[in-house]
Amino acid sequence: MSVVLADAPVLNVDAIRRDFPILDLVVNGKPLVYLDNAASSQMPQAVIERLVHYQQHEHANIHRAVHYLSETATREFEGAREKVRRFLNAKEAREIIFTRGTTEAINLVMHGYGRAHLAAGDEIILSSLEHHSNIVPWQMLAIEKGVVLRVIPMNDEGELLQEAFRKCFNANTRLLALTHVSNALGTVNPVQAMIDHAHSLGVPVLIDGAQAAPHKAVDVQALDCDFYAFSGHKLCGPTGIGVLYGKADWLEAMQPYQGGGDMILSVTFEKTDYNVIPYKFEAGTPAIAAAIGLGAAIDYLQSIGLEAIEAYEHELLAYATERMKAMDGIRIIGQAKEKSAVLSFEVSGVHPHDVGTILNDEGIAIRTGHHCAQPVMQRFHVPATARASFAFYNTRDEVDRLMEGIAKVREIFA
Ligand code: C6P
Repeated sequence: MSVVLADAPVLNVDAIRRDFPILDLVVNGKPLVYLDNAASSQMPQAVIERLVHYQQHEHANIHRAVHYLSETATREFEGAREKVRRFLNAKEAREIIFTRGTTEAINLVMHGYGRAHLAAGDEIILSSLEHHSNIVPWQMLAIEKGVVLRVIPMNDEGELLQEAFRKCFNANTRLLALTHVSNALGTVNPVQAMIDHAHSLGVPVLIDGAQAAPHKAVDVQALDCDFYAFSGHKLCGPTGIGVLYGKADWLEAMQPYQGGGDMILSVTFEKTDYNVIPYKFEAGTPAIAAAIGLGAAIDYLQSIGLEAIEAYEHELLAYATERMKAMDGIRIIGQAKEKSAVLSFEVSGVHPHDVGTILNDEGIAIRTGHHCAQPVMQRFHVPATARASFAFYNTRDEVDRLMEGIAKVREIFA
């Protein structure tokens, strides 16, 4: 199937699907329909082969030895950092820190900036759309330091209230920590305007890009955000690798998160001099293979084009939303004007886990639960939702299979 959109390049989804061996799986006797991409997306053959090649021909520890393999692994690892830099359009490669994922990236900022620089009475603004990864670390800081958390409320569509946002600021505000795209509802926040507002008041901004970086082109220099975090495994890359982008001036001023090998220049029992950024924040042997795999995933996504991916997924979401709205007994939770490829819903009178189980019987993978965003569930007075999340390799036929599956759920519980 090919979809041509006005002003958007063609996406040859049939060819793309052949790049993903896992999409050929048969689950419970039915062809797999994988709609759990917000939790973790699948890996194309090119990335799988890059990982195998690394293990077969290039593996050694990095930054430590002068032998051939160590130099090769170091070159490829630092090459992956450069690919991430280009992917985010960061000014310098030293502004790219490899972490285990978005969660560790946010914890790094909490420790390096929050613990080191904030004091009792200082305030941090979060939004009511945040994933637990961008709530719990700041609560830990609040308990430890007496820092105050303010939360931007949202409307019934799942959009942040911009006037209330502006009222969250005062002379004590020290950070805005905000998700780019909500994992539970798909809302795309107007981050550019929100960053601009925070900066006009001298407040730095951390953006959680876990659900944005895989689906749209991100330019951290244009956004002018101070920090940007994302995970490799949601971006067709490996697990155990993620990225924290930080403006060099902030990173220089921050304390290291962990101590150990590679993050030092010199150590005596009296004193340690820390390494330069980004190494100051990369203690111990990193996930070398995973970082190189992330580089290959970025190459793959860029060969398709992030603009084309965004346009295609937008069209797919519109189709799925239209089909779901036409069904009886379904409530879509989160209907923001700007949405990414996430469809959270309730089937009237059926627990989301039962929806997920029956869909699994049909070979359809969705996520059910609170999506690690319990405050979002509380806002909509539900314990959990069913969530279908799309990627550029999903098709309209798969959306149709989802709707048939939901119709079956309704039949069984009628
Ligand atoms: N959301 C989901 O199913 P990690 O686990 O560190 O790779 O990413 C954490 C994270 C942070 N922010 C947002 C907006 C996220 O969506 C996630 C991960 C997955 O929605 C797993 S809970």
